[in-house]
Amino acid sequence: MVSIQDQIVLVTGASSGIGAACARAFAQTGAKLVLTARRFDRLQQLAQTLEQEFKTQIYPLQLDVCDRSQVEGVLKALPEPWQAVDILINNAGLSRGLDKVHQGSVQDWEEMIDTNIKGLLYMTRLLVPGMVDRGRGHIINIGSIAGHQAYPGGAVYCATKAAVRTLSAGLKMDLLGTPVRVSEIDPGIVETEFSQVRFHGDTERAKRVYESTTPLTADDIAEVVVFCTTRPPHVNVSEIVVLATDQAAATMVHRRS
Ligand code: NDP
Ligand code: 8X3
Repeated sequence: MVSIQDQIVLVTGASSGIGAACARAFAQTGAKLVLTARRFDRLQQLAQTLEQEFKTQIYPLQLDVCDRSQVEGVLKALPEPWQAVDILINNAGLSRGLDKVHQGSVQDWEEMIDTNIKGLLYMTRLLVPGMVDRGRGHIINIGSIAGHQAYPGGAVYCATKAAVRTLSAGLKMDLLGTPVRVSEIDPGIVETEFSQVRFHGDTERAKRVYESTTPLTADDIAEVVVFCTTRPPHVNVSEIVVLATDQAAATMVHRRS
């Protein structure tokens, strides 16, 4: 395991779920963290907790990855000690609805496409040139099992995650010959706020997604993310699919009772 102490790790979507778990896991490595999301109060609270617990430096940053001019402005205005981001965790993402394509909400589609594809691209476009110039860097894209297999009602979400797969593979090709690494982690069901967001705040429907089964936890995924970033520089973990033992495919989940 290679130390990433004092490296700068930027996590998008750090206010909840997998992003927040990554923040905690990286704080334990001694890395310095830039934590971004739209809900700034949550970021501030998490930053305070982690700073106290792990004595690490954290810079919380309010950022909507869909807003290109905001992303450009905020990243260019990062204070000098925080500018040289070594590790970018493109985690911010969401699903909206579980409707058939011919009945779906265009607004839901746009939100998924703007966040999961365009947001990831904006962050990548702004931060990767510095990594190339400095001769070190690592981009971790959080994809999904949904990028490997479509499922009913999930076509647009699945298409955004298939796009993440293609973008990860293409980015790796574009960076070939540089020391900058690209990894994609593709989880199956992880219990986070994901389903609450998908069902527009319908908590009861969200709970049923995880009922009578044992899903992954956000910490399970964060552990894999840290694993990828702590390999020796000649090792690029390109892609990892992580499923719960109770899941065999996107739509095959074992439920007791
Ligand atoms: P959560 O809903 O718990 O977290 C999503 C995070 O993304 C939040 O921190 C949210 O922050 C942030 N986010 C959403 N939209 C934006 C935006 N426009 N700008 C900035 N941040 C944004 O879900 P998960 O932790 O589960 O999801 C994280 C990633 O994991 C997503 O890419 C998701 O697709 C992927 N994934 C999740 C799986 C699961 O089963 N949970 C399985 C496979 C992949 P805020 O609202 O404060 O901006
Ligand atoms: C989230 C996992 O399969 O519920 O990406 O869409 S799934």
